[in-house]
Amino acid sequence: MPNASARPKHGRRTRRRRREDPARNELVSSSLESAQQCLFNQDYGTAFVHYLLVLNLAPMFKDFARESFRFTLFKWTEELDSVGRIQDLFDCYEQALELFPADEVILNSMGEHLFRMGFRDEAAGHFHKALKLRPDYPEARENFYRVANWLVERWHFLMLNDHGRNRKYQQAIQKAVQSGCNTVLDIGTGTGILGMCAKKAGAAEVYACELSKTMYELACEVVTANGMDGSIKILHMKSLEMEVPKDIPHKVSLVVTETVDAGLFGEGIIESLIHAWHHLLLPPQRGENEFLEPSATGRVIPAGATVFGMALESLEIRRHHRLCVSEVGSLSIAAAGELRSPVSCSPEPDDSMEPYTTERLSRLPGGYKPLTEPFTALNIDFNNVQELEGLSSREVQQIRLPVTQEGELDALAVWFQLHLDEESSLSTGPQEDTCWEQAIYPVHSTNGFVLKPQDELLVEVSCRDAFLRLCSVAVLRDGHEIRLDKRLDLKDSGNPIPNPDPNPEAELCSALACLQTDQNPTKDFCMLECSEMALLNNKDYHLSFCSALTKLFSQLKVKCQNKERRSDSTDSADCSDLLYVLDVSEGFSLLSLIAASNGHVKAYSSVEKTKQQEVLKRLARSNNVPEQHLEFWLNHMEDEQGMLKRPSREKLWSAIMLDCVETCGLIRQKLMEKASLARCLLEDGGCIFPAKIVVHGMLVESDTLLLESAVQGQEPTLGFNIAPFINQFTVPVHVFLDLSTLECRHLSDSVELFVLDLMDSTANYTNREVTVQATSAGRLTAIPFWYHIYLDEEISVSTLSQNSHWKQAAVVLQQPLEVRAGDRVHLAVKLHKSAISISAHIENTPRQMEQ
Ligand code: 44T
Repeated sequence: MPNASARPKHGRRTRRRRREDPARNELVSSSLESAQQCLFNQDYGTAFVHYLLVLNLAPMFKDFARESFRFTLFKWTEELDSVGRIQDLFDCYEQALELFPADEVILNSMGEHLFRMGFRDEAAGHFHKALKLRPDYPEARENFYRVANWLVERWHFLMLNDHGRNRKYQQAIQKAVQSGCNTVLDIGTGTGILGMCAKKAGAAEVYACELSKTMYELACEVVTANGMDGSIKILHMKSLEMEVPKDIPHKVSLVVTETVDAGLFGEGIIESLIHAWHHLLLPPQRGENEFLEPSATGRVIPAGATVFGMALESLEIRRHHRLCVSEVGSLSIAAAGELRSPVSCSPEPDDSMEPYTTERLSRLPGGYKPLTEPFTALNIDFNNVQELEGLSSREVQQIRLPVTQEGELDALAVWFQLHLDEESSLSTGPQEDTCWEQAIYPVHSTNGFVLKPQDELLVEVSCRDAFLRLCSVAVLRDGHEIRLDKRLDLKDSGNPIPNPDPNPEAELCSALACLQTDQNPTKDFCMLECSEMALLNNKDYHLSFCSALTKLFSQLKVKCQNKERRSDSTDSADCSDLLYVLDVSEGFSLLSLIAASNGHVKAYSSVEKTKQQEVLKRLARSNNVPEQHLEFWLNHMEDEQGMLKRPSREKLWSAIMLDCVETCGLIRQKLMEKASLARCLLEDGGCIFPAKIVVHGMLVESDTLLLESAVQGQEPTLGFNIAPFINQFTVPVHVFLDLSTLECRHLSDSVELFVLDLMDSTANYTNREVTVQATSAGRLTAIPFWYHIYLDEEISVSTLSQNSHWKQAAVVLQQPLEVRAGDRVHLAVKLHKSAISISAHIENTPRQMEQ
């Protein structure tokens, strides 16, 4: 072994030489001076280059210059970001990380840029690294929690906790392997569970592929931890890119997969299986191959599926997909034109449309009413490649469904049975006790159309762009066909169209109806998110804003008149001046228009999309709001920073409306920063809405929340060791909950957890200890929370209300606490930036459960 001390010490020698080099020293010190000068002059680009030079030439300045270097980097990359120089931005970060590879602040900030650009896997990697370097770094923690939801979707926990599903798959795989299918490919392996089942059943060769990088890495960890790293080959790729012999040495005899979503085909199973049959699987055991050994033929688990559908009435679905009100606040919205959610199977598909959404029908707030019996919409054999290939060219199938109950047609719901093999199947039906949701095809075009028990509903089933599409096209009533698609919309059911033998009078009606709808062409609808639709349908929300604004305006008027009357006033108060109102709601909002309709008000809206601006303009016109009283702020302003600036030099805002809670149930990021900025821009007596937010919560026992947040040990996963790996992606706060239908036991009354005063930042605190008395015994697993949003002292809206567009969130305790009735539970509630965290402990128990 060479003598280490004899080796030339390059580092030290160079450094000594550097110190001795006067020209270099001169360059370093003048560059450092220039860097500081440029920083002072806000010339961040030049400052950054000087810093790079200094720190590369003289690394001993790293500690000294770290803070200013970071500051320069962040300022310069902000500038690069704003002008779209993305490559340069990332080059700067890479140079910065070469100098400071273990700087958690730089890593976290680079992660934020990556996340914004849509590189979620890479972003997660950076947040994870930053967190490892400094586990108590709240920014990185918050960011990691944010991406964890994207990277490892919450349904992975549900599926892995579903022992019944895991067991059935295992049995089917075991049977197939034991019958001779000894080479296996698991398509979309996730954590690797089905591949491990195949290996455990004795398969000679097991391959698995996974397209998500995070899931692929997880699968590798899991397989190693279960002692199978040498025996399962995992590939980070989409199955469609796999080739024999490049990726796997030869074709396999069994493909196992659960790449199915609530609508069956949404994860691309049809395309994957067509490709697998052509390139990855041995020929099927039929025709001339009938007598071949199972090891010489190919098959798929699941073997096939049956899709079921049912028509239903549900107010909850209705209010998220179509307009149900004609007045909002003080406005008539009849002139809005057609507004609809982006979920539609419309014959003229738009890229931004999805054919279905998903719901767990058993947890639908307000329940649902079935209007037909379940019907079979489709049967598909995954072992028949011709059938798979023929699916998209299959003729549209028309199904006539007898209506069984009277009700408004709001949606078609879809679920399926997955036939694993001839004996065993899994169902995703609404009655089953499974983790599955159902696919929902909302009906847009039948405003108020009531189906009656003697009717028959005509449903079309098709398969276009590899999606299963269901569309209710018509109702057969008393031998007449009433078309439900918009182009032939009759508005009410009073004018039936005869079928099969045409009647000229009704044909005329139909033609007329077409003409009417042509005036308001269907193509010209405006698309709103489901939550925006629900907001629009929320009368209480708008009425509250309407009253709070009216109250404020009259107070300001009185104030102004008093000022005018006081001759000694130095202010020149002119009460005929317009009041200025700014609405900075995210997405579509009518609040600016509601403010402007109050008369003497000029309102600024932050609605960005042209179509949505047109709707607002149309509504302004129809509600007699002068055109110049409604302006679109973002048409003038590019950056978000500028958004809260006042409209003109001489006039301050009378009211600024902030959107403070996200639909998912969390406080919006940077809310408090926006509020303090907004406060500075208010005229004397002006308000920001809301003035205050009160966070409420309660103690609950909910197994469902536990199952959705972490894999509960090894038992549900068939004894495989998966939990510790996937549970790294557990997040402490659950979002998008519906507390009204969540299966849970209340262990306390609701309590006030926290108050956020948006009008007075000095009144705010960041930590609060709240004591809650348990009203019954149980396992405290979660603390759901929601908000009372106070527009002023008296007027408030609750995010828990029945017609709210908001969902709720909950802190889930990873270590549940056993509580007895009467126990005093101490909750330490913290607010960091806009993230709430809660830890709980029971009085007199020394244990503390940190979240
Ligand atoms: N959601 C279920 C869908 N993949 C399950 O990357 C049920 C949703 C669900 N990999 C609530 C409840 C439930 N090649 O990791 C994923 C995905 C991967 C592929 C390689 C391919 N061709 C594909 C296609 C997909 O497969 C994994 C599973 S997809 C299963 C989707 C609990 N909400």
